[in-house]
Amino acid sequence: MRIIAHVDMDAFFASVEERDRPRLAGRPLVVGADPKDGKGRGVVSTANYKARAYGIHSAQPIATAWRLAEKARRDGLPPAVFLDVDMRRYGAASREIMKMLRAHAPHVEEASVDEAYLDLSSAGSYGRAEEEARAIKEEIRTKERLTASVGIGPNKLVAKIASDRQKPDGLTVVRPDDVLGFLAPLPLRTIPGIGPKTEAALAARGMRTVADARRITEPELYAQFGAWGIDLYAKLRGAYDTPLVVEGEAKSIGEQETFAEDTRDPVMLQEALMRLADGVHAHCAARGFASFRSVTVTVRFADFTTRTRGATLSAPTADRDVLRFEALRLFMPFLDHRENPGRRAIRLLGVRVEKLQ
Ligand code: TTP
Ligand code: MG
Repeated sequence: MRIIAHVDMDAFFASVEERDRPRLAGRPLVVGADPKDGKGRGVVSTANYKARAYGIHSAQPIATAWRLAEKARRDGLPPAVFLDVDMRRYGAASREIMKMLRAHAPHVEEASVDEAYLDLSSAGSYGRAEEEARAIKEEIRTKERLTASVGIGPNKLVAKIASDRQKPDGLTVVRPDDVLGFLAPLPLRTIPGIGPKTEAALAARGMRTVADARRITEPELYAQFGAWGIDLYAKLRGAYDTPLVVEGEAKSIGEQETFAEDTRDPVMLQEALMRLADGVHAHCAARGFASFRSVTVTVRFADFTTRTRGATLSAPTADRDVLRFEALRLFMPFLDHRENPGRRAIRLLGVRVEKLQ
């Protein structure tokens, strides 16, 4: 019997800040770009649950978060505190947590800085896996002074959906016999992989929940969505089973920056690119990676069209200058007619490394 747990830290960056700055305990916190009194152009990385009550959330423009915080303040609610991202401290906490998790399971997939899948099959039963999950949560609470939410199920898909059901500090166990019923009432967007497009296509047929979409046959889904339709059929039934990806494979680390104003200024752009490359390099070290082997640069133009260019290096490296050089080489064509014939201004730059070890 396969038993998989998904561990996901609660409001991770914000929780680390609350822990490390007792003065801020109990305040609404927003971690992300500089709000610049409402004129900032970056985004929210995360917000604690008190700030989420104001409508603030990850990936929201920081200016929107600022506006919501101002509104709450005018309504007499506690003012929100805006904090810069401090990846080094979050990376250190992440490494400690991953180390703890590896002591609880033979196979652990580090899915991102704050989440991991554990193979708990050796526990032998869902009851014992649940006890193990309680022990993990308790260890994270006492040693790191942070809370995590855990989901347990027969595969990664179900475990991931389960971990999100009772946040924060939740524990949700979905036994094999309960999978169909557990998923049935959930909105379609809860299923990883169902984005706005698939959601809209299904909504056009009057389908909002997982149970609704189960009325479509597999051949029909294939006809409409191709190979994704086959995966979707399995996912709607919680029968989508993929192996844990252990150690480095298929992982990436990236950073991006939205400019205060769209720009064509090559000096400014190159400086931003170097900042991003250095940030990614530091982030890699913070996550404990010894090397990377591929580099990707993302460019979003003023009209929001987005392009990427990537390269795989001849050998793995940890050299910051190699990363800077590759990022610059990949970016140069965006400064002239090769990748930017209309001389569009640039809104956002991103740098990402993959094939980590
Ligand atoms: P999440 O686990 O998605 O979010 P969270 O831990 O803040 O909150 P939740 O309790 O809902 O799990 O992401 C983990 C961290 O990754 C988050 O603390 C900050 C960072 N992050 C971003 O920087 N940008 C994003 O858009 C998202 C979603 C996360
Ligand atoms: Mg989280």
